[in-house]
Amino acid sequence: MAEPAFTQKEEGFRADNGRGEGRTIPGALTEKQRETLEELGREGLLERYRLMYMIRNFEQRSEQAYQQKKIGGFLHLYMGQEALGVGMLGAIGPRDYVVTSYRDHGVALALGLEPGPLMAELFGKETGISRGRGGSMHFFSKEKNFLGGHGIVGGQIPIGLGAAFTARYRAEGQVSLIFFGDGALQQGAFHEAANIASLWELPAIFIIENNRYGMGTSVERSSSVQDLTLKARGYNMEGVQVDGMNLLDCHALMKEAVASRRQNPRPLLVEARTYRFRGHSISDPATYRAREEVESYQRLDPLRQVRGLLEEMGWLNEQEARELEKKVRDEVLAAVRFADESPLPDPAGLGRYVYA
Ligand SMILES: Cc1ncc(C[n+]2csc(CCOP(=O)(O)OP(=O)(O)O)c2C)c(N)n1
Ligand SMILES: [Mg+2]
Repeated sequence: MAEPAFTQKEEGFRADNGRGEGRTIPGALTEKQRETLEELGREGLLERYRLMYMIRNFEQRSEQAYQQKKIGGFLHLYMGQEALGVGMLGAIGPRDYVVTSYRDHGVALALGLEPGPLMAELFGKETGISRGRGGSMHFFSKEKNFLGGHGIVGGQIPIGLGAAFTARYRAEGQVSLIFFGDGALQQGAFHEAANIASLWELPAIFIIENNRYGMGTSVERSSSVQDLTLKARGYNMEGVQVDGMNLLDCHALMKEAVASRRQNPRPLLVEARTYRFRGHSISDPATYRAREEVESYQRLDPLRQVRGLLEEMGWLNEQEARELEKKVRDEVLAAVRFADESPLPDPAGLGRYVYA
């Protein structure tokens, strides 16, 4: 497959928005994108680029640490999906709820969590964000209303629904963001939650991170329809598609969705079209994907898009970019050092934090 299949299959959606080669050119921005750019400004866009770069680098370092056997168990990387997480989570408030799957490193970093305790969690250390008991799939932060990191496909969806119910019950204008994959969309958990969210008018924002595969199974082979927003119809819910490789689009969509739901609670289904640059998990060589397909998405690399935009706007020159990136890489290296030097949990405390 030479081109991203989304571009070919369906009218009205182009993974590159017609700009080609993944370059976001200010002159070629839509009016909406220009407005978003103005709203974010230099500082806002720089901060988002910093977070995206942090995620990419954190994932590269965790991949390396895994190969050095410093990390065991599962490891699902977020590379390729950075614009989605950073764009959407940069548009919510500090009291909103967020829950996601095992592919949770990017979401945690996008929420502003420090890389040190996250890396330490991957290393199974006592200083980890879940005290080394959870590992890669179970990041969690009470301070950020981040309800995890979940290993059961679709298991996070009813949890996010419960948070949406809490939000509605307390009537304090919070929303609940529920991230899950194209594979998880086919689970009963989603369909039961969608029905209740609609019936009870809960402020649940269901976000499908459609990266086109659930392990080795393509969405063409797992979904009855290819426009995944159609799944909202049976639940009398709004459904909307967004280019998940485009930071500005993800931000704008979520900003509006959240603002209107704070006033008038009701659910929403978002299909964000994206791509994972690596295999499903660290042990997956992803031989089920054609090289041309992977390359066609690499040309849409969200980091390159945002860095290109910053440069074209005159907001970041080569030298400043190098400095910013070096600073982030140093921070991630410090996180690895912190994880390395931290103690393992004391075996005597094995029963602590266990719910029984
Ligand atoms: C209930 C359940 N069934 C199967 C699995 C094994 N499994 C782990 S991830 C995965 C694929 C899910 O794909 P998707 O929802 O698209 O998310 P992605 O990994 O692409 O982010 C499967 C089948 C599981 N963890 N839980
Ligand atoms: Mg998937």
